[in-house]
Amino acid sequence: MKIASLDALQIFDSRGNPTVEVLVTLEDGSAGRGLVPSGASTGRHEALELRDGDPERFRGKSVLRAVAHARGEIADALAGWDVFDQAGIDARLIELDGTPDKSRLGANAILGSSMAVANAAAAARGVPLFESLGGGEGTLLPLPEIQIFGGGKHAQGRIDIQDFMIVALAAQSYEETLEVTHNVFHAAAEVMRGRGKLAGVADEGGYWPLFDRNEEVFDALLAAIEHAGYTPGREVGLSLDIAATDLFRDGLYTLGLEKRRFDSGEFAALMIDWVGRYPIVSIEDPMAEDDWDGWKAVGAAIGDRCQLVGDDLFTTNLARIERGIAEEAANAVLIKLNQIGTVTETLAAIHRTQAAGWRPVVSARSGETEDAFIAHLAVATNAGQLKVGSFSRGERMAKWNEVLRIRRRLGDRARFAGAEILRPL
Ligand code: 2PG
Ligand code: MG
Repeated sequence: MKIASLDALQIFDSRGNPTVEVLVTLEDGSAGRGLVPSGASTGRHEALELRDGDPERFRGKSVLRAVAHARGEIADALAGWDVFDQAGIDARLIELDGTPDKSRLGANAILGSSMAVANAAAAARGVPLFESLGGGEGTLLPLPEIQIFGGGKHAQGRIDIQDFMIVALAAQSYEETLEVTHNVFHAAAEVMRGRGKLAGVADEGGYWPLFDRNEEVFDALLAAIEHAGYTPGREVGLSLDIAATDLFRDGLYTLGLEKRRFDSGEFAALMIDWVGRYPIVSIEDPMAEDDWDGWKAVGAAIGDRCQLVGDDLFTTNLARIERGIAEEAANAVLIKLNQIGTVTETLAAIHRTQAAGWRPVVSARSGETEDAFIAHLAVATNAGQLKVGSFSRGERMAKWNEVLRIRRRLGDRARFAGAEILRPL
């Protein structure tokens, strides 16, 4: 089925910032959209999100050049192309851009087009995206990592650590993970209210962190889990995204809240200490994006009992994932479409991660849209884990809800591995 036309426009993400939407229409009239998310704690090795930088327009954040690139060069290049040839189309987009970080046309223009092609292909096949993307092989529902408190760049640095999340370890089904999360999320509000610390939510819907020390958050989180009637560590585990790249400057890690500085070895020791003291089942970015030695130190100490997820470390980039596998620097990879910029490269990153016996964790960005592409991506690839921020705000719930619809569609074919998915292969 051939692509008839491609259109694009500037829309807005969950922070109210401009982003790109692409619409691909096929010769039979079916169509698909691609809505591009946007990060705040971005890694240095990510593909480039093209913004206009004109202070007169949207504080420099408009994406009108990226939109123009999609409507112009990309539309011309893809007209008449077979929509089922996702790999060929994505290779053409990379070639057309011609830069290693997609900075000429903009990774936002390219990704929006790539996602729209995937959605249009699903529409032409008359099946949901996960079936079209996974060729019918995707049946594993993800174990969610859901944020309760949001910090770091998502809360103006109010606390240093970015994501304090929970994992429903004892849940027997995807639906049950959401029930556990609902209970803990609302229990956390009661705990915060009781302590006079309830003050709205951060960028990804987790509670705004009115804490004086990072470790105080662990205490509140464990209190919330118990208040909801669960046993920490047995029924509900903790998962952290330290986003340590944002804490690293001039060779040192800084916890500003406590005015403490650490060299790489000391910060690695702190991470190892936390895993010993709290029921932490997963840590993302415990060390900065280029501190490979720090990563290896953490991996050697706790890699056998804790999931270690590289986000800024890998930026969904195959070359960096290869290095990580060769150096045994982590044991899981965070997967974000817009870090690399095409659907095909994202699929390749997931497949390489799985082939190494590592775990892919499909993830949203802190600036999201109402689009639920990543819910389909997680199931299509049997990735096994999904991270979308908290259990509030429409752009987050759109993804959790979409997995419920996928589950309904799969019926008896749906599989759920529970906490088993966290075990090293
Ligand atoms: C991350 C994401 C989502 P951002 O660091 O994993 O929590 O944040 O999109 O700002 O990079
Ligand atoms: Mg992260």
